[in-house]
Amino acid sequence: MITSKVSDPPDGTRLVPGQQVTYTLTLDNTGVTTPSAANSLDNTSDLSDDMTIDRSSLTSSNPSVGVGMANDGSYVLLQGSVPANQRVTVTYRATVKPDGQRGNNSAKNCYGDDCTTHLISPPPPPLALSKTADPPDGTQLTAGQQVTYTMTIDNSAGTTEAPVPYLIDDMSGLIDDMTASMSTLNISSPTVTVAPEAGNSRFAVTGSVPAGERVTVTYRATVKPDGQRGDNSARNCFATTHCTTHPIGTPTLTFSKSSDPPNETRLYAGNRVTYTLSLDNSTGTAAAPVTNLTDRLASRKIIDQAKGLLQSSTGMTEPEAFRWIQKTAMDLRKSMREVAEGVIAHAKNTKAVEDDED
Ligand SMILES: [Ca+2]
Ligand SMILES: [Ca+2]
Repeated sequence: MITSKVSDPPDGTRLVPGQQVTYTLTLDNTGVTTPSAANSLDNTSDLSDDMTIDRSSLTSSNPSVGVGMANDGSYVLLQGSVPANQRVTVTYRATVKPDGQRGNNSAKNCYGDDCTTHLISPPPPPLALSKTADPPDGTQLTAGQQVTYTMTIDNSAGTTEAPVPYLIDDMSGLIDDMTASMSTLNISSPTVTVAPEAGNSRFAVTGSVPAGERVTVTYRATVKPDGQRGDNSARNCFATTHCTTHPIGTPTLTFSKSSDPPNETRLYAGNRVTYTLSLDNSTGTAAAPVTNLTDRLASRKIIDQAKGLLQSSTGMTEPEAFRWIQKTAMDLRKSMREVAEGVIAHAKNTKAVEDDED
């Protein structure tokens, strides 16, 4: 009699928790004229630590061969005989036990010398991916501004070293608007490598992350000057779904002052004048910083004072006085405020001399 054993999935296949395997023992008594004893053991002691054998699935194709199983699942017992010129099969199913309930993660099953071994893979370590930007995703940028991108490949929850599965950082929506500087590239671990691809429009991240560790890849990019950008949307995607998008705009802040009643209206004692300062960024496509407003207001006040002095001392009109300050500033390569301060200082000195003469 010839005996053999097969499994489905076959010997050597890696199993995962919950997976089922069907074992088939074949007892071949063909080409003979006498029955043959089938009394034998299928050793499942190194199987039952990792898998649960389904007792109800244990069957024999011929009642001449009876089957049973040890209470602890350590063997399957065959008893009886195989009739002349017949083949009898014995089958049963087993299911991989859940994580934390298995033995050596090697399900070995031997019928005589005929063994099958299925290794059970531990669950793949959860490699967590993320991408951040500084300033954060969605922040509006302006020409010349820098963004630092950080990609994190996190295996801090893993118990084994995890391979990095060829991750792409796609800069194709970024490089039309920003210049990415690969000289600023920094990788926190030598186990991870980064290689530019597709004309530097993306790069591939490969390697592995040790158990319990977290690897970061960072680089900086700078917004291109106004007029040299693409769609003014700097989009950057890591591993397809981890994206940041920074809109890019141009502030066009204009500063103006008006009064009610308007400039040059003759005022009388008791008249009330309302001044309105306007900061106009209505044509701008980015927020305009107003950090030097106090300075600008102070400058404005000084220039107004100088204009008044020029008007009274020279008989210039207000626009003439303004243009004189503007032109003098350009000629002397000074700011209008500096020229205005000069006018005021000169007027004070003149007055002081006059006062002394009195
Ligand atoms: Ca085992
Ligand atoms: Ca873009």
